[in-house]
Amino acid sequence: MERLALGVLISGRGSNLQALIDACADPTFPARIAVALSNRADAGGLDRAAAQGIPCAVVPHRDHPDREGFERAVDRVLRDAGVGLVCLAGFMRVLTPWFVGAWANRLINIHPSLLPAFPGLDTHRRALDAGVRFHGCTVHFVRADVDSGPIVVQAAVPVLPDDDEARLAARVLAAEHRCYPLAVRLVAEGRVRIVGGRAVVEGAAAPRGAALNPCDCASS
Ligand code: 4DW
Ligand code: GAR
Repeated sequence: MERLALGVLISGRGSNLQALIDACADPTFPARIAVALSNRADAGGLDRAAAQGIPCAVVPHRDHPDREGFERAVDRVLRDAGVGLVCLAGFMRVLTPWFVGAWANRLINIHPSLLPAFPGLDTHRRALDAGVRFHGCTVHFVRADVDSGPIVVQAAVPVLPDDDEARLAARVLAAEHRCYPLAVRLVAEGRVRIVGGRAVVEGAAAPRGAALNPCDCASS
């Protein structure tokens, strides 16, 4: 089995990179990490990757006079590593239409909300302020408009009465760490097609019925 070569782009902590590293450690997982790349030399995630022998690259955006120069350098690293799918994992530079076009439908991102709700930053604060009963995360194909594009996988988590931003963020992050490897697996297995601007996933089970929050279970 030829495993799909991933290029994982990060800017910080790298816990989603770690989740992908862990998934790829299973020899039956249909992808491998060909390179982890950051625009910041101090991204903690790079240390995690390097510690496990994964090739790492730093492409500082400040070394380039414009976005396209930066992106051409990133593109070169990815191509040299033979990457087939680019995964944004807390990568914080907006990619131009040139880069998005060059990696059309081979570029995915994880976002900490149930898109199209709460695009942008501060998603957990805004979910709490809005009083939604469910929050979560989304893995989607990247388009030039940020936080848009065909949705591959979403995970919903309940918002609990005593949640603060940190507790909710931790619950969503745990869901992210399940969501991203699943999305990568589905793409790597060739089970995701884009039809009419939506991602269609073949042969994957879906949960049945509705989750209620608050639910009708007896309390305590
Ligand atoms: C995202 C959106 C905007 C910024 C950072 C991240 C979400 C994920 C993403 C990264 N790059 C992307 C996406 C996306 O969804 N779609 C595209 N590219 N096309 C953001 O505004 N970043 C600013 C810089 C922040 C920093 O360096 O700390 C920026 O000016 O790029
Ligand atoms: C994750 O929560 C990810 O969903 C979010 O950044 C965090 C990165 O954490 N991405 C965005 O907000 C993109 N708009 P990590 O570095 O530990 O994976």
